[in-house]
Amino acid sequence: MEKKVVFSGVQPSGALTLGNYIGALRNFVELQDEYDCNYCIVDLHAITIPQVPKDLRSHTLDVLAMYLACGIDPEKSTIFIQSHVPAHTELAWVLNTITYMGQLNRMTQYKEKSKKSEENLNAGLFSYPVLMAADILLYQADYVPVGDDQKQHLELARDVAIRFNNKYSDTFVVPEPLIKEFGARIMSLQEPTSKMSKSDQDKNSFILLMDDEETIRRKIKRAVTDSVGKVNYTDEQPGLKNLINIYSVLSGKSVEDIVNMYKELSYGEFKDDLGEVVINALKPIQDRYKEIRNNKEYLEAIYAEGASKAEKKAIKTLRKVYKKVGFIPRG
Ligand code: AQP
Repeated sequence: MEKKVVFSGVQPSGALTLGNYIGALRNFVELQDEYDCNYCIVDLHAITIPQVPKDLRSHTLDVLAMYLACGIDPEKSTIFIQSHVPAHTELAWVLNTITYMGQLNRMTQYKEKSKKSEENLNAGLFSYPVLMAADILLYQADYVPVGDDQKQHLELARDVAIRFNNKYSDTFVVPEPLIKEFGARIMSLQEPTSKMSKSDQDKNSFILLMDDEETIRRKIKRAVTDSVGKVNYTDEQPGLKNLINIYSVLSGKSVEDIVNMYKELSYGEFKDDLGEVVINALKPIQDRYKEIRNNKEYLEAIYAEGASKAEKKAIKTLRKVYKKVGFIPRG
């Protein structure tokens, strides 16, 4: 039986955070044996926010090295850079013509990000979800593992797929999100009601996957909690709830066990232990990353091979689409 298809991506818009790891990368690794997985570094998406070209180049290789360090295996999964496969932008154009402005206007990420770039609001930021739909639909993905923040974009990808299929005849698989019930939204350490984000101006709000031990301990120590003073897992203590979630995902212990372990102890003691849990979880990833990141030839070989594999799959879908909308094949 053919394996079901998975597609997902990460933007090379900065160094990756613990939120990216828990909400996405960690799950990417788990899916590799069962599914035909396609993992992309979405550089075309990254430029919807201003990027320094030299940093974008280096962040793209950082994300690739981080994929590998986390355990994504190029023998099992297709790993590639989005701009290497032109079919993404080509399909996005076609899908733009069947996506409603009203629907894009309602996207929370657009509303939030456009507030931050009011002066130079670009059309790419507005149509970002259409490119994301193209990414997913090109590979006929059955499943898309993402963090909770991407749910709305995925809903749009589904709508667009259904609309195209209804208008022209069955073409796209309608994708399903794979969102873990637990850890799908890791919150900012400074503002536990907003998600942890790599582009947050406040560096204490996130833990980077490559933060050193001292930095990790310090950021956790400074994480905002509350004045209740008792380790508990409730919505009234969002800072603590977030820290317990991180503890639970990385240690494999249940929330209940963690609350029982710390209910008689201080926040300081809980945070000290959490620091060690995070450090221990990241240590093997950091070690592998350091081995891989400077091996340019190895990284080049991976992304070149990935682009060829991805292109073959993508072009098949694009050809079908072009035929259905009425474009004449070049021959
Ligand atoms: N805080 C989070 N908790 C759980 N999952 C998260 N993801 C991101 N933040 C969290 C998931 O990581 C994947 C890659 O995200 P992305 O880099 O493509 O874009 P994003 O969702 O916009 O992530 P950031 O860190 O907030 O990036 P910037 O600051 O550049 O916009 C996605 O699956 C996402 O759900």
